[in-house]
Amino acid sequence: MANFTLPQLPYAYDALEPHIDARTMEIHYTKHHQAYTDGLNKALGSLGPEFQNMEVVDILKNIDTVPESARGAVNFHGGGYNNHTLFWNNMKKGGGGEPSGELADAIKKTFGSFADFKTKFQADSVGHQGSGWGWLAKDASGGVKFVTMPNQTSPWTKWKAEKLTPLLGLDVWEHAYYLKYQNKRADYVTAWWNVVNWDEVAKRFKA
Ligand code: MN3
Repeated sequence: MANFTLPQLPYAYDALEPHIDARTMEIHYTKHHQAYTDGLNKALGSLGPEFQNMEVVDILKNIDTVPESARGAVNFHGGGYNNHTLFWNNMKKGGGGEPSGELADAIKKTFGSFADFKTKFQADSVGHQGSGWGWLAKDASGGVKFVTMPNQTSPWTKWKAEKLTPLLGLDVWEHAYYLKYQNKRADYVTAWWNVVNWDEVAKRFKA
């Protein structure tokens, strides 16, 4: 029986104030992330033993091998489980600024400049229709690209086609910002840049 548990939040609920408020963080982590965790265990519970002890990233990379009866649920809850783990670690108190080193070079190569990257990431994340995520991802060339993904579908599910590796994710579901920002998704994204943990993103790019 798959036994995924809610990964530890790397900071206190109020650590990212005023950009991400403590109440949103608490509900997002203890209710939403918990629900994806429970949903993943439940979905995997209906499958054979070969799926019970796999790492979630391996399951997502091989989503096409999950039996059709459970694929939609595993895609949704497994994506939600992994996306949120990455998201918490993508942020830190006193974050923001710009990356340096190889990651900065890769961003410049794809987008022209860090400012141009930020403009595209923000515009396309804000413009994403409905629930989903904006991602900076590493691709097969070893460079970076921007993608949006619907609902909780993980960039890892594009592994076989494009070798996509998620680096920096932004949750644009309303549950991520509505208590503080209501309908103003753009204000949430503008504030979010102040808590981005670029050291963590650079580490993932190098891995
Ligand atoms: Mn969320």
